[in-house]
Amino acid sequence: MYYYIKNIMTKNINNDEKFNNENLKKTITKKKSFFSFTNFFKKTKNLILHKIKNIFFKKKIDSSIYHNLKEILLLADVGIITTNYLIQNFKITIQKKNITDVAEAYNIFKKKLYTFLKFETQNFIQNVNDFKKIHVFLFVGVNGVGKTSTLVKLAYFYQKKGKKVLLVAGDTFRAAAIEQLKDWGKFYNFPVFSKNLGTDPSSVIFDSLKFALIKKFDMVFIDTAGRLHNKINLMHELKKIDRVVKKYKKYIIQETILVLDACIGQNSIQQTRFFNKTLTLSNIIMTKLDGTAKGGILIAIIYELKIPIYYICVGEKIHNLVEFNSKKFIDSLF
Ligand SMILES: Nc1nc2c(ncn2[C@@H]2O[C@H](COP(=O)(O)OP(=O)(O)O)[C@@H](O)[C@H]2O)c(=O)[nH]1
Ligand SMILES: [Mg+2]
Repeated sequence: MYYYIKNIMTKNINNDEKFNNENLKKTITKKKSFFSFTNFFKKTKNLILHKIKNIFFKKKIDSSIYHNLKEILLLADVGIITTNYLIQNFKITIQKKNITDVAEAYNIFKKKLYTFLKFETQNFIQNVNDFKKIHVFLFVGVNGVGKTSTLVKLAYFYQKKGKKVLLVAGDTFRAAAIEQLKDWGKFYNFPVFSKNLGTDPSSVIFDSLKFALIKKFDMVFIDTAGRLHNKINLMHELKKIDRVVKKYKKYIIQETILVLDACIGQNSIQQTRFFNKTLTLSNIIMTKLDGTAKGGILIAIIYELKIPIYYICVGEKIHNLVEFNSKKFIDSLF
């Protein structure tokens, strides 16, 4: 059994290496195409796979397996609530079915994760195909998480699909924020709706939506200023922005997207709760998964908060935006 699992694991690693090389070749030759969902969780995977290997290298299942699994999940930032529930559930199944075979246990564990994460993306793309209404994406989140760059990536993605997109400079606090969006607009050929620095963001957004309706845009991507979730006045401003967007509800489909930085790990749960209290979040985009081994936080967010992960960002390049899929996510980790 030891050699059987070892073989499987080695085979996986070799395949992954081969895959990465092939993927790299594709990236170099087809620079402008989007990545498919692949092995983007290298750091998280390295952490999890290596340790899981040791756990399931045992000949027989004993109680240490639960303890060790728990340790790994916590290290990968799955969080105590989700981890405890997951381990408990796994343990009950193993004991009920009297499983002694480690390979079987491994599969059961993986299947448990699939089931846990079944709650996934609402069918977003279906919405996007509703041509009668304008799709409005309101991007919110704290400073520096990647709101503006992600918004540009997503707008680029849909522009390539033939949609007529408009960017809105709703971050009127910083001159650099308006300029940043205008620069992106010039670079990728997006129209950018903006007003002067210091203008009330709600008024910019109200006028931009009127403009989008008149000019028959398909999609509007609204950038907002970064704000700490515990700053009450800033959260009130966000509420006002949301009310303004909702004035157009007859003509638009609104998606309120919270952008989270994967590097902050468990803090993102708290952050999400605060934002979700102020607004009703439709989706989450998690950025910077290329730079962290805390990818397990995605499991906690989906399980604890039941808010779907829409896309993940895995780098600074325009095509480093990948549609999230929980099954592929689990498969890429184990
Ligand atoms: N490595 C990495 N950097 C990212 C990712 N997403 C955004 N960034 C970088 O994070 C920084 C802040 O991004 P920005 O969009 O300006 O954040 P905002 O303040 O929320 O609008 C920029 O340097 C981005 O290039 C990502 O997925 N991976
Ligand atoms: Mg910004």
